[in-house]
Formats: sequence, C-alpha cells, structure tokens
Amino acid sequence: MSKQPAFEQPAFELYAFWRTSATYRVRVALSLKGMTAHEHIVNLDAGEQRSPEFLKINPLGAIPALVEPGHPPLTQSVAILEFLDEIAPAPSLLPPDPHGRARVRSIAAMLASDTHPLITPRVKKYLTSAGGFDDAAWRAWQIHWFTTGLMAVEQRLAMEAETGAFCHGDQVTMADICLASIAAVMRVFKIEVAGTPTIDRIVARCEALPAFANAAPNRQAGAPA
Ligand SMILES: N[C@@H](CCC(=O)N[C@@H](CS)C(=O)NCC(=O)O)C(=O)O
Repeated sequence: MSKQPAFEQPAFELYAFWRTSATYRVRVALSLKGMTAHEHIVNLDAGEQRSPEFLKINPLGAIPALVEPGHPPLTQSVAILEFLDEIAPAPSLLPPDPHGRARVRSIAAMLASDTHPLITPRVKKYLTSAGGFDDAAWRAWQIHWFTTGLMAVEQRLAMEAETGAFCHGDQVTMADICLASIAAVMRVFKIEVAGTPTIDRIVARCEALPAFANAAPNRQAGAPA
C-alpha cells in the first residue's frame, strides 16, 4: 500500500490585530488543524485597515485576510474557516449530515454575520461622525446588539436537542468558534449579557481547549500588558 504523503500546509500570511473577533476565529481554526500563519499586524486603532496598501488586500478595509502565495487574498473569517476545513478535513469543523451542517452554519451566521459586524470600528466611525453618537450612545448600541444576538442564540441552544457539550453535539464546530469569538471581544469591551447559561457553559468548555485559550486577545502580539 502506498504511504499517504504528509500534509504540507501552505505558507500562510495572516493580516490580523490582537483584539478582533474575526481574526480570533481564524486563529482558533488554524490551531485546531495544526496549522500556523505568519501574522502581519493591521493596527485598527491607527486606521491601518484603510491604508492604500491594505485596501489592495481587502477593499472592504477589514481583517482578517489570509494570503497564500499564488492566490488572491482570502477574506471573511467564515469563508476562511470553510477553506481550512476543506484543505485539512480533520478535525472537521462541520457535522457530517446536511441538517447538522445547516444548523451549525446558521448559528455561526447569527453571530458572525448578524451580530459582530454591527459593532465594528467602521460602524462606530460612521455613527460617531455622521450619526451624532457620543460614547454613551455607542456603548448602548454595542450592548443592544450583543444582547439581541446572544439572547437569540441562547434560545436556540437551550431549546434544540442537537445542542450537546458544544453548540452541536460533543465536537467543536464553526458555531463554537463564532460563539467564543463574540465572548472574547465582549470581554475586551467589558460587556456582559446576563441570562445565557447555555452559552456560558459552552464558552467555558471551548476556552478550556488550547486552540481557544491560545487565541485569546490578551495573548496576542500588540495586546496591552
Ligand atoms: N464579516 C467579516 C468581518 C470582518 C471585520 O469587520 N473585521 C473587523 C475586525 S473584527 C475589522 O477589521 N474592522 C475594521 C473596521 O471596521 O474599520 C469577517 O467575519 O471576516
């Protein structure tokens, strides 16, 4: 029998910043897959995501971007997770059945598509410049959208029989990665949402795993001491 060649991962460059939840998702997935990436810091506080150099990598001015020589940059954290899952299928970030995959993608989208984008720096920039928001209004906005997203996810996780030790059964999926990414950024912003016991239990379980613990914002290069 011919021997399977060892998987050789591409030389990835990850455009990243210490506190971002979207980059956290990619860091966790890379780590779960046993892969690494060389990180380039894009300082969001300094507006580097809007620099002409970075806009050539992602015209939307957002991180993460995963760059592999010979290919266009990959952007959108969930698309990157799907890509990593396809090139390195074990451990899988999706369940084997179509209903399970749809459920996991749906929970992931509730967090990564319908919650997180509302609290990004570009939204803050617009609301505080053109929208008349002061700091208090911005904080109320953040709390409102984190609460809306998390309460809806809590309701599903608590009600649906497919929930297990993690969001879907007893294996980590991309739903868990998205959930823990929101918990991580809420901690950075010192925002807490009460009344989410299922989420709290699952996030604690995720954060006990090295791939999640090592992706914590305060453990990244550039994080405040
Ligand atoms: N849907 C995108 C969101 C990317 C995103 O908004 N990233 C934030 C950091 S978490 C960012 O770079 N924001 C820059 C800005 O809003 O100016 C993804 O999941 O990758």
